[in-house]
Amino acid sequence: MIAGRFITMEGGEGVGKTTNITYIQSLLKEQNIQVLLTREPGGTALAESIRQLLLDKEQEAIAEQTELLMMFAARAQHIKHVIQPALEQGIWVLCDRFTDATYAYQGGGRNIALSTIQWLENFVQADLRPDLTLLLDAPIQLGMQRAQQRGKLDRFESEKMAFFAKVREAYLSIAEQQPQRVKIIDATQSLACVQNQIKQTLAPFMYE
Ligand code: Z5A
Repeated sequence: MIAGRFITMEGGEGVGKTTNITYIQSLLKEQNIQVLLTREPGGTALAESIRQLLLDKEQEAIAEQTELLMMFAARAQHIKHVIQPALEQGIWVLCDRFTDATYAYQGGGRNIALSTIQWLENFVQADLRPDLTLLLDAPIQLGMQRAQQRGKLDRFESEKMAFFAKVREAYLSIAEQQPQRVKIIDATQSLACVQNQIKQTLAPFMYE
């Protein structure tokens, strides 16, 4: 049996992560690959409760340190109870956002030192890292437009444009530093074109 692979989907608001991760799931299933679709923050009952707290706009202001620790608290649960057991059984894990989002939002967006995030990453994940990350990239206005069409904005989506510009910059910088793992997908194109790019990017990885 092929060992489970760990694939993550990243990008700013509304670029199409959720839409396209479902597409990847169907591509893998066509190849009879057993696959688990999950998301962050979330993926277990406790981690989904943490997600609710993180996205809720109505509660007290969340300190940036609290936000960072909540992301990693949810991640620790998710890894221990969902991701690791699946990979050990040879199941491929598709995750809608993972630690690159922490580098982009808490690091790039909130200016938390990368060394602090790195320390938590090593503490919580040990040597677990994604095998492949697809970064859906589009100008922030386009993603926000798509996200707004869906209605009420959450706590993150209510941030100012300057915040999202820093998030995008941080994502692009990760892709530049780790081109083997992180593949940029042009998300400005039609859905059919985006999915074609994804299919081509995944092909060598699926038959490796
Ligand atoms: N966060 C963090 O700060 N630190 C962390 O470590 C982690 C997360 C893990 C929740 O994430 C928040 O948590 C997130 C970062 C923070 N901040 N925000 N906001 P989330 O993943 O749930 O939130 P999101 O980015 O807002 O996801 P989203 O709004 O669901 O967007 P999406 O999944 O990228 O897009 P979508 O739902 O697939 O598509 C949006 C719409 O566009 C939809 O109507 C589609 O049909 C349409 N669409 C998609 N692709 C196309 C194309 N190509 N053309 C035309 N229309 C399209």
